[in-house]
Amino acid sequence: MSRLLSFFTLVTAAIAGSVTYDWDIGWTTAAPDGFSRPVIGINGQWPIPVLECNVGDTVTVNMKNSLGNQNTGIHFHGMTQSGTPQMDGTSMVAQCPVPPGASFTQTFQSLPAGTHWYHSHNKGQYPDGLRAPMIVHDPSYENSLGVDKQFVLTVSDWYHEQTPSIIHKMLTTSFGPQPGVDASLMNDKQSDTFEIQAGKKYLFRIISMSALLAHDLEFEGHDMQITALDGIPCEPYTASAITLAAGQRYDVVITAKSNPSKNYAIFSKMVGTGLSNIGTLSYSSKYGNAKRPSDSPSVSLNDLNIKPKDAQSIIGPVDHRIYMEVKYTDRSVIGRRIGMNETYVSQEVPTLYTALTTGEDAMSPEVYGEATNPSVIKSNEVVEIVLRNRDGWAHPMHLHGHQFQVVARGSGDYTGDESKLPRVPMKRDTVATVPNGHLVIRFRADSPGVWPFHCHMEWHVETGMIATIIEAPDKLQASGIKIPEQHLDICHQQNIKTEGNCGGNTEDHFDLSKCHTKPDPNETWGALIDPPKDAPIDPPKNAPNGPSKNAPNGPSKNAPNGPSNNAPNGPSENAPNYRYGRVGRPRVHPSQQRKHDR
Ligand SMILES: *[C@@H]1O[C@H](CO)[C@@H](O)[C@H](O)[C@H]1NC(C)=O
Ligand SMILES: *[C@@H]1O[C@H](CO)[C@@H](O)[C@H](O)[C@H]1NC(C)=O
Ligand SMILES: [Cu+2]
Repeated sequence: MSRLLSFFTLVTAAIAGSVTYDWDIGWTTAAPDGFSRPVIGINGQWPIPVLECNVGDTVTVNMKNSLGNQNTGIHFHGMTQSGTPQMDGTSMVAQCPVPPGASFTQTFQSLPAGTHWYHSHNKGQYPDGLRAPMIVHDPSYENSLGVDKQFVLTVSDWYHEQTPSIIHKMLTTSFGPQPGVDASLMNDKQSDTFEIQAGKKYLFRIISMSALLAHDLEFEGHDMQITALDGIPCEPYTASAITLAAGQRYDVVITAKSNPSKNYAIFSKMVGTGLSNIGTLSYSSKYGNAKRPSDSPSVSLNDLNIKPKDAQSIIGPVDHRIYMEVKYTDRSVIGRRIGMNETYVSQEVPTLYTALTTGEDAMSPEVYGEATNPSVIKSNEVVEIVLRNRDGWAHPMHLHGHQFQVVARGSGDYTGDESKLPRVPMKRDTVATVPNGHLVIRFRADSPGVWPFHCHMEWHVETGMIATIIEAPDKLQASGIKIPEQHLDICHQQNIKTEGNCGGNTEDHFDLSKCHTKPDPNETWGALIDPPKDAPIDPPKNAPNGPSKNAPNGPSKNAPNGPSNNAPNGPSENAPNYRYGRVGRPRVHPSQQRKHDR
């Protein structure tokens, strides 16, 4: 049975309440595509629970790390964490990694409403299963849609090999910037059935929890009316198919046919691979499971054309412009091929703690370490990020702490011609770039904190595709926010400093000698606490703690072969092209070419 949101019927008034979740994070086993492997579960279960609450609720998540062999940490993707940047869950940015055996509590307000998700934000960990929907209900939005019921529909790529071992290969060999994928999932299964009734309307909250690959998705024979992007309500926009890049969400309303004579397919096709899932839009069990439609989803949608419901005008003039580049960085560091400006390297002190403990010097980007790609922005500035993608992939870029306006996207360099910018720009929190092109976003610095801006392809996060926006550290210090003792304790347990500049220097904030400028060649095993000294890693002693025995050695056989034959002709110029390998392949060294082009 599909994930029907039961909470919906309980929602009556927008009285802020509170919800508490107690999560024991530990290993379990699952076989969502028939292949049994260790996965990270919660309270012994996988898939892990949908986090559901009302808008404005106080959410408390008490977690215990029972993984034994890995540290962890949870980010609530979509929550702006205004006033609570210390609860953002990003390892070595907002907190220390949570070590095995430790407990950790995050408390924050569930704002804004919408279709969101939560996932590990620690060392590339979420593809091992630590990711799930987070639905923040807003009765006024939901009532306005006139829907009968609402469903959650997730899509994801899936790997048989465990994350630490994939990351190790990426960072130490000529493996390439992404692993081969083994399966595509729909609601963490191969297929799912959604029971509907003739003539009624349904809200589907669609979420990509992918680590890399995008999905094209359609409801056979039914148009979708898009009503929100990444949780942000929009003017209803009709589409026959959508593309979801890693981290993106679409709310769509489906109107059931009045006289159905069969069940219809929900066709989700993982872009660039031959892998797909067929779900069933079920009018009656007598019609059985839907069959695969003869045509593939053909996506002509350009999300830039979708207007936010609040009709917010473009903000400006720009007070602070930040330039960044997606490029192949520091080729002397093997494996760190794709990055943002300089390949990101975490520091001796979580960056938020540096912002809180370096006094006036916190306004200088130097104190955070150049390898964090820091930008310090001042309170209330209108900030514009101009991102130049010098790579042939459509990278989905996510900014923490804000819902931003996307003011320009296209091929080549940004001209800066503001007369061409839309009067009311599209808004979301995760937006795909175009290959070899530019992406320009704007937001107002109204939320002091330390906010990563990164590619949401988890493998690219681990190769360093992260920048750090340090927003109004002066206001942050003045706000008197307190880092909970428990958060500081887990740092001290692991000998991680909680004060001073990037090198932990509390006397001379401009002495950068202890800051990290190059990736640590010994840190290549993701979240594993006690990484093996030599590859290949040993089979787990008491499974399922370690990587699975029968993990594939290299990229799997059914890894993407490049664009599929029946891929659509390609979106319009300023829409992202997710068909990787189609426009400008990642530049790899000739010696790796064959491996990469398989
Ligand atoms: C990134 O690199 C560009 C081009 O070299 C430079 O102009 C920009 O200031 C850099 N941005 C950051 C945040 O380091
Ligand atoms: C990496 O590990 C080796 C062996 O344990 C050690 O000698 C070396 O100093 C480490 N390198 C770094 C950068 O920590
Ligand atoms: Cu990327």
